[in-house]
Amino acid sequence: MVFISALPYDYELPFNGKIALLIIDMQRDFLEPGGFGDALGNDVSRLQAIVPTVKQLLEAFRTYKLPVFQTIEGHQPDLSDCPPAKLLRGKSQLKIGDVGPMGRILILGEAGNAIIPELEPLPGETVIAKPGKGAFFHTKLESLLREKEITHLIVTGVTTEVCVQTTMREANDRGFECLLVEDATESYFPNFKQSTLEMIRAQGGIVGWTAKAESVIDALEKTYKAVATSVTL
Ligand code: C5J
Repeated sequence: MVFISALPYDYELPFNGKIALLIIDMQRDFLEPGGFGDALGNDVSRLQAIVPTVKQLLEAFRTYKLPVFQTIEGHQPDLSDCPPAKLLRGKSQLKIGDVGPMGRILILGEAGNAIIPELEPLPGETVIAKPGKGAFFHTKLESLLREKEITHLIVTGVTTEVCVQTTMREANDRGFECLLVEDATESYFPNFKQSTLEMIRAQGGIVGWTAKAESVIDALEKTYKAVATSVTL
């Protein structure tokens, strides 16, 4: 049995490959100037710090041929999937659908809506476009996970207390064993990130576990390296 050293207690890694990496919204809209995050008045440079760590995890999952799911938050060009409450919230100068420096803000297919180049999905990797904060809301994520019999989710991405936390709570309610990687998630508000980590692992892991990327990668190596080697031989 391999365990990831985690809080509030060790997280058991399944041997049978029922684990997936979930990368939430690592898109230009949130990480680069001129996108949605910037339009809402945030310092987007804060989020850049986790890019190398998310990439390390992505590469580990690719090495061991484990499934990877990425999400992007975005809307149809006619905004038919964007409720007025979301459209008007924030009273920012540039709102969803307006033309910004990276194309129309938070609109699917626009330059700003793309996943950052460092984490560009490979052919065959799944990208889920989601209109809400949670990745299970109006998407096929749950059925795709069930199809692959995935039970364990290693969760990363931005922003910790918004789309990441919402998704993790949705996943937890659906019975998935979720672990949030502490140094592979970030917020525009450091205190919100810290509080979210604490909320998730409080009360015996009421929403799930948290751990450092290094612990996850070590455990993946112990669990899957032999399998990956025997498959390539
Ligand atoms: C936000 C997200 N913050 N991906 N989206 O609006 O967290």
